[in-house]
Amino acid sequence: MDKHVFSDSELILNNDGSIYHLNLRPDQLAHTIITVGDPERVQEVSKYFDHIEFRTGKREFHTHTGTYKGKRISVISTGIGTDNIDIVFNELDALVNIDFKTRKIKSELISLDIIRVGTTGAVQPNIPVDSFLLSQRGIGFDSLLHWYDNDLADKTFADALVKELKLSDDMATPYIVQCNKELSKHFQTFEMLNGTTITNVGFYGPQSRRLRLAPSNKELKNLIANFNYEGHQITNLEMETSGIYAMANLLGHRAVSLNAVLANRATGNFSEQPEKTVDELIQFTLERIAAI
Ligand code: R1P
Repeated sequence: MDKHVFSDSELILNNDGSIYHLNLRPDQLAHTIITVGDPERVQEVSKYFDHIEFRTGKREFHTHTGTYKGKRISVISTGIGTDNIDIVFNELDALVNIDFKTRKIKSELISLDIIRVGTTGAVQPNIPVDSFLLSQRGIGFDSLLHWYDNDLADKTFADALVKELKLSDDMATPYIVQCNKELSKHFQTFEMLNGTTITNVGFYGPQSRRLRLAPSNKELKNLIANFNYEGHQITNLEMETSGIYAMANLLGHRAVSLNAVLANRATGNFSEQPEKTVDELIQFTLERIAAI
């Protein structure tokens, strides 16, 4: 057993015994967790619960814990980006795998099921807006994985991305991470597309959008749409999936990222009913979780 005792500045607890950013104590967290980006989306999920036993919030991290068809679920908002994913995943893991009294790692590790219900923009013209897409793999243009000791890198895939997408040396090397195959099977239905998702650190330039500022790589959107590595096409862009898969794989949790496709970057379309589409994905996800 690991004898290391975490100091007050490594494992930061609030006065009520809750963990620093999430404001949660271990007993307030279910072992099945839905993550959403938007804090307002937390109540859009928990409104379907049979019963909400606990609510908390701090900064962009809001949590409701309750049951859906008898299954205990926590829904947590992460805000936008993989920087927040680092915080959320470390603190979720600490809540189940570190003893807050002794400040040591527990001997029996618990694996969480974590399901992202998020939104995305497709890059292939044949992916309709308002469809659902499961990220089989995430391509991280953010650098989160590189800050952890890991052997998850697929160098050949990464080299192909750097070359084909003409990424400059100034950018972090992309990393490739997978969903949990067992967990993902529970969400594979006729209405769910499968794809390869790029996660990046911004919504505009980093996703090849242009308002007043020109992206450094003006061809990036087309290069992404035309990329093909061993039959893997890139399907969509968003801002959390690669971080979720990286952290879940490193920590031993099962994760899957489900996306409501609100935009199609190839056709220029945006959903005319974004709230309805997200609501349908929420209800789909809850039904599938109840069946696990
Ligand atoms: C950008 O508008 C945000 O929407 C997508 C992106 O990943 C980013 O977080 O996901 P969410 O709707 O879950 O926030």
